[in-house]
Amino acid sequence: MSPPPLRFDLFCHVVDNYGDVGVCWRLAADLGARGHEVRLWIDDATALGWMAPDGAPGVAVHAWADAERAGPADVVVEAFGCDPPAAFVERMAARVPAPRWINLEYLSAEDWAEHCHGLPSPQLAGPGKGLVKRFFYPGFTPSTGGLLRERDLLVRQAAFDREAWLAALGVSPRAGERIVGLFCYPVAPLPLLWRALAGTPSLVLLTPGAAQALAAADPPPAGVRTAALPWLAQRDYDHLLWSCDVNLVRGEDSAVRAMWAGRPFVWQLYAQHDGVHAAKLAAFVARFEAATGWPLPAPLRAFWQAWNGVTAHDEAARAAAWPDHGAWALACRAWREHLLAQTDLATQLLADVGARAAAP
Ligand code: TRH
Repeated sequence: MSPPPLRFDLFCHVVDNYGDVGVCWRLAADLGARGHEVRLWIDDATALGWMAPDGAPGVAVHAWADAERAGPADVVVEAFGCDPPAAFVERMAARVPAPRWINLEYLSAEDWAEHCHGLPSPQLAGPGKGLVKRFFYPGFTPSTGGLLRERDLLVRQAAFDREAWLAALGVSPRAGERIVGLFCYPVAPLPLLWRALAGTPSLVLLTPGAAQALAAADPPPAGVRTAALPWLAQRDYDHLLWSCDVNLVRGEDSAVRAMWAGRPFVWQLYAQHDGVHAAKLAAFVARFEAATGWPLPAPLRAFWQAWNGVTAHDEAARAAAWPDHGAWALACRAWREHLLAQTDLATQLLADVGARAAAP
């Protein structure tokens, strides 16, 4: 017999970009698809207009401020330490039984994510006094909370018709053209991409925002065409990733989706002022290489580093290039298989809160 459905309160504070809302929506929709009920409390739902125009079964979107008056559900998930309203937390502390309280953290391949995953944070003071919040770290190893992966992902991928989808989008690749998807930050060194593509007929699909602005200011070399895309719904963004031969992605959620696409990708990490993204990049590359048995060829390593602004020398950036497509594709396929062998994030979260509910 499967355990009864749970009710979740998921809190999302939009800091910048689309990763906060993107991760929260994906988790909410995944839990909803598994029969649970989710109230997504969000302080700026604007992006959901294009990201999730049709909503999702089991998910109701609410204004953050309305949580001031709401009664807490079985499980409270705050994304990225966003601190639910004090009045809500007070009611959490008063509820019997107390809700399970999870802080869903940012994704990192660094070792500390394994050590911090699952750690308790007892609330010794403040509105939540007496409650225990737990850290939940997504990640790339079995000792972390894993990655979001819906139960129907592989079935959807297997049934996907690339040509039909591209045609419906109004995109017509020419015979032999390499298709490249570009989702990047405004600091991306676009000339590097143009250089990597020069000499191979390519069609670059530009997502709205930075990619389109950069390409407008710096047009591609001969033989490379571009097409501007609209914002796609999150499920359709998957289709874009499945349609491209190479995906340039950024932040957190789009990067994970590129890994599930199983095609060659370059990840531009969210840059932090203290430069910690360089360590995050190195940790990720090390895990990728260990799991795939494919050391990144030096020019590709140089491309990843320069694309992330962590290249020490100009000469290194000048060496940046893409490798043989076949070997790169095999490695990314192997990385996907490696990740597929791990338990997905929602399954782990449900097991975690279920086990704690059963504990005396
Ligand atoms: O927008 P991002 O750069 O978000 C970032 C990161 O999450 C970063 O870690 C975080 O600190 C910062 O936000 C606050 O990139 P990310 O994570 O890929 O989020 C983009 C979301 O937008 C993702 O869910 C995919 C979705 N998307 C669509 O649904 N349609 C589209 O057309 C595009 C381009 C993206």
